[in-house]
Amino acid sequence: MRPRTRTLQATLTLAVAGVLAAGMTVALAPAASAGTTLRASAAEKGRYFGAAVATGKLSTSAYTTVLNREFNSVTAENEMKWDATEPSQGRFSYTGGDRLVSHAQANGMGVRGHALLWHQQQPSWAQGLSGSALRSAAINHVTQVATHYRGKVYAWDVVNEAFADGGSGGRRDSNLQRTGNDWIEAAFRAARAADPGAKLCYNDYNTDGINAKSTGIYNMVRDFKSRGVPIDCVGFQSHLGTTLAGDYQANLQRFADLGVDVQITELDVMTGSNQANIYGAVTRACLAISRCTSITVWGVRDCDSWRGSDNALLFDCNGNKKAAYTSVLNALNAGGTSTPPPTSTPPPPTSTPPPTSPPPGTGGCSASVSLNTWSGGFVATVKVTAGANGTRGWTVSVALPGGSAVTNAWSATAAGSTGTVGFTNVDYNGQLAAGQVTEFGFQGTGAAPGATPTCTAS
Ligand code: G2I
Repeated sequence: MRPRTRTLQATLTLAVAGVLAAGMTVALAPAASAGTTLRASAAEKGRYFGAAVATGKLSTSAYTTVLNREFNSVTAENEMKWDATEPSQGRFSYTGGDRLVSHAQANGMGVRGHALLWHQQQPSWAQGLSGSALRSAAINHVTQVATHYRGKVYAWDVVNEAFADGGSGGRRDSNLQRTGNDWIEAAFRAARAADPGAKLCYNDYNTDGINAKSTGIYNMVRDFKSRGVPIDCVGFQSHLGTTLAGDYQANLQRFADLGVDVQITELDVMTGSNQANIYGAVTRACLAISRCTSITVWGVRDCDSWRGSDNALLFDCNGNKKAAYTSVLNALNAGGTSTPPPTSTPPPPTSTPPPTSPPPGTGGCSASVSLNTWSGGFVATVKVTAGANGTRGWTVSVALPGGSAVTNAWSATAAGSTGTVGFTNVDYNGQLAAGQVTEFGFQGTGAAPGATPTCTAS
């Protein structure tokens, strides 16, 4: 089955350093079979080598034999998507995803979460929503699903495929995009609040070289990093044709240079005389970039692939290794950076050493708010600036108009939801040095607050 066709663009690379959330069981240490399986060879290089899995196939031994032997990471091909996890509004279903997590934990594999928000595979009830109702539902979905899988996934595709194809470099039109251009950052903030340990990724296709689409995404990531929006990684799907862009690696590198990890998330390559070469080149490109932390292929055997007769994967339908497999394994064994993966997730971006001499509070703090509003709702981003003595903690009070209510907050805890609402720092952003700035946000229904908020330091 081939759900849709795409303009496949040549590309290369992949692999991600295993950034492991605390408590996760993942076999990244070299195993006895080091050098003879994808998972052992990738682990020696501090990377995950993963596959997309259809959980229905986990009871097929010919499938799981290959999966368990060769891969140390799994992605749910469909089971963690919105239509699967929230089939009716507010009723969550985690059966398929939980089954995959159990399988991964039992077999020393990490889990990549895919995907919290996407314009496809939305449940029909969400397709029928718009405006603030859709925005609230989407943020709630992110919060609920990321909370359910907290500590069980090492990375999330928070937002999938939000940029347009073609030369515009802009966003794709969708019901989510029509809730306001800030929907992506609102989703990342909600995901961070729900699972501070997971790497939060933006994921897309046709980004396999330096082109208008990848540059649009690059500009978004750069903007997010400059404003403290919590993004940690970019996924390059890498559904490839018969050639690979010459600047595949250079494109990955420019993202890594922004301070995010890069991951090859859905690799598959058109069959033909160049298939093995392209697989090898993608693998080498990833290994050449220390922030390229994982490579995931989109299925195990050719017959498991959404690309059907393209025979785009590493194993034939009987589970035999193809030339492409050997090319990848050789590339993994040949080299690249061997930096050991971090053993724990770095602290959130706003976390900094505490001020050396607090005398807390006396220097105060100030707050300013920027708003994105629409009919019936708003998102507020609040900037908190520490005064002369720094802060050990802070509370920002915001006066809401009558009839307005806070529905969700990130990077702060809200006391109440109507009238004057106090937002207090969370663990990692209360301690600010003199002049240091942090941001939090909240979403609400009704009219947006008008007055400048007040800030109190402790
Ligand atoms: O389209 C290839 C991939 C592109 N990037 C995002 C990925 O999430 C996407 O994966 C594919 C799955 O491999 C397919 O298995 O996403 C498709 C949906 O857009 C998946 O296809 C769907 C069929 O369209 C449904 O009819 C079917 O019910 O799979 C569903 C479950 O089998």
